[in-house]
Amino acid sequence: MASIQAPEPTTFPEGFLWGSATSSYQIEGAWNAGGKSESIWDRFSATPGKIEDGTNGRVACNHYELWPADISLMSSLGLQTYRFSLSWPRILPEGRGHINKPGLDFYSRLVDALLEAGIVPSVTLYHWDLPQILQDLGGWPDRMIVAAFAEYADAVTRHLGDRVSMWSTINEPWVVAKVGYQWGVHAPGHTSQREAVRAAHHLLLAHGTAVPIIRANSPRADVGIVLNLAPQHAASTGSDDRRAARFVDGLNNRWFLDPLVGFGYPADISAFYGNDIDVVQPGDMQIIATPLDFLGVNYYSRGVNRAEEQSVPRNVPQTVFPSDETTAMDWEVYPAGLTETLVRLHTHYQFPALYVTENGAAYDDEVSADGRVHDERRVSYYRRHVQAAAQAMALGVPLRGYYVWSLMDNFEWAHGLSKRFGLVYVDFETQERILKDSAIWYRDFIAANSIA
Ligand code: IFM
Repeated sequence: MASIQAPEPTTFPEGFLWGSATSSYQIEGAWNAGGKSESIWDRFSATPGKIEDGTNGRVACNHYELWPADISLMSSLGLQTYRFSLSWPRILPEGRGHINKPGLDFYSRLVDALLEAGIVPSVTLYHWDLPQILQDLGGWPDRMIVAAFAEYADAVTRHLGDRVSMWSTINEPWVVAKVGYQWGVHAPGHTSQREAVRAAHHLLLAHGTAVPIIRANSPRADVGIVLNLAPQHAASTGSDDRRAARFVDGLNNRWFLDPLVGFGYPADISAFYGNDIDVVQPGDMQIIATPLDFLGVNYYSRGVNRAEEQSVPRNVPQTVFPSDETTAMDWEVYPAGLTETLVRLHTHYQFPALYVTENGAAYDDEVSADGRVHDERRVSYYRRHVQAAAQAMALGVPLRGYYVWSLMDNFEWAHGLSKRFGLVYVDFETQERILKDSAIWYRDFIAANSIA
């Protein structure tokens, strides 16, 4: 009888960075403390009916006060890097002009404490909490936002650029544009394709405009952008389904990837957007294609597309999930899609370096009688995705690090506090933090730098 061989352990290169990620509105709370002004998420989550469970981010994880304890948690897990975002309205309460020193000081202390703990800060400038005052002036669909973002990027990197070695400009421009300005599900809750197309263009233009500013203020740092990417598969081998998959790939993936590397906007999707793409001005595409040091990839699942289920008004084929393994978000667990995405980015787009800037799963976690959170499905999710990342590296992909989404349970946007993505369980009443089993697994895995 043939013996069953144990799989070879997969070991990651020395210097590969393991971390976790969060964002300002999702964890900080302190929505009106220290001179911070209202953000579009403060306004949106205070609007009845917008957040599924009626919660908001006013307190969230109260990280604004509990950050020293949160850094201790990271240290106890052996995290080597921490990805977080800055709140624009905390730093520039009027959107532009006056810099709010207490806001900047908060992040300055955070960066110093992370460095002190030996944790590399990876800072995202924009993770969705636009100052409401800038939305009142037109928000991302208005070209004025590009200069405003440049000013914000300059203010921040002048102050933190000596200590931060990894900057991302924008998190998930597709979500900002589509979900916020076309589907109305995220702040500011608008439902206009034209606004979404304009917002997407200005997000990319703001990114490209900010890159040289960041480099000038933070010359030793790497600069990139973070995209949410999901392979789009066809539900069958039929040509209609394959066309549908290609179309959604264009809307969600190619629309952002192609211009970043100088290919311009994809012709098929430009034709679909028609006059809505009249926002592009001479010189814009060169700015957007400013070379990057890295691309950040947020990977959660794939899309499976069926042509006959085109849904109006989203103009996207319906996604069907063929697998019965889904997370609490109803997203299919599909680790092979991570390998596929990373390999595609390397072979077709050739970014100099890649990071998985988010990967994770929400489950309905509960504290057991023994006081612990036994989230074995999350452990399994992570194991398989880390393995998928290793596979991509074996195929030559220059992957340099991986961030779990998220360090701790937090405010999951339109779902409120109801979806738990954390390695750390948060009791939102008491602010008690409990390491889940997945946190213990991640700690041991990082220490070994290898999957046995
Ligand atoms: O919580 C979000 C995060 O803010 C952006 N990427 C996806 C996560 C899970 O939905």
